[in-house]
Amino acid sequence: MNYPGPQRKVIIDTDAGVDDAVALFLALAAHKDPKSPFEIIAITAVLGNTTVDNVCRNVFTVLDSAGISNIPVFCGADNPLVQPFIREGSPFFGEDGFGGVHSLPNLPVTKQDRKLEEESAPLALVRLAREFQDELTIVALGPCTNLAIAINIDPNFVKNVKELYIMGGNIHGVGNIRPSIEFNFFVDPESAFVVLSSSWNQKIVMVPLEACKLAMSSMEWRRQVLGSIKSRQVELLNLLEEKLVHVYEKQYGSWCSCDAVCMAVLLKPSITSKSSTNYCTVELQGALTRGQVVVDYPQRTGNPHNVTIIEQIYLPELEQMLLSTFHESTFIQ
Ligand SMILES: [Ca+2]
Repeated sequence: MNYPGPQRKVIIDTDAGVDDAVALFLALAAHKDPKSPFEIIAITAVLGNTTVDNVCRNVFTVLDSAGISNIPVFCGADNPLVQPFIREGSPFFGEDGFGGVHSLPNLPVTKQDRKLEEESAPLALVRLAREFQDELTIVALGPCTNLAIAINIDPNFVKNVKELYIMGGNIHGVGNIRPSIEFNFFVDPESAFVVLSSSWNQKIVMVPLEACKLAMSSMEWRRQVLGSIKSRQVELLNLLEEKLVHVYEKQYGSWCSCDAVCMAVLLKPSITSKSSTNYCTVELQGALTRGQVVVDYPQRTGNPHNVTIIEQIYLPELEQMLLSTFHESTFIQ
């Protein structure tokens, strides 16, 4: 695949998550391609879809599946910044975030002897942002907790980072975990607030829930086209989503990986068909809206625009990226 743009050092902050796994595979394909300008220099784990320990294990499973061993993994926050996150009911991606696959005897991955880095994720973010000053891209696929901690412990962190891509929040009050709240911002509203309130000088690109809902593939495409590719990565993905495809079918009638939409926007900017800039912040008090993004559509705050909002992408291009990523030749082992 052709990846446009300048050389980029990338950190992926993730709460993996089946959704994140799809995005990680997209990014790992770019990392592995010698012609690509993308180099993943770290993966940092944060709570969200499951506990941070499960997230670390899930990241290792994806790396094992891709046969990639040169990316360090850092464990981060297991609690939100201020208020505890109380899980209710059954998590969307299962208790372990990976549909319970770790209990399967024949997981299609070649397990490597991997160890977590000793440094914690927020400290690693601070250090790497200093080390790769003005070169570093961060992609946040989970709650913003690690980022908010990094911002709070280093006044220069935001300045050092070149750009931040966030999957999270919403722009029209459409929610998934609550009527008007998106999951990542719901888990840790204060962290999202800290991130959006910092002086990024328009370096934030946000992929809200609404953009993902406009990028849903048919269940037929998921099952018959993506799902029928003969590769170990699709074999794994099908196992991860074995119980989930019925949930997608019932709830949405279609399939999407929100995190993959965000990753695709970074890897291939031309995939964006509609975007805008605006001032965005996060509601922290509302009984029904804590964690909802507030967009200053009428320009009443006088605050400068702080976010580039991705409103829509070209779905056929995303599907093509997914097909070429999950093709049998991408991660030959
Ligand atoms: Ca995620």
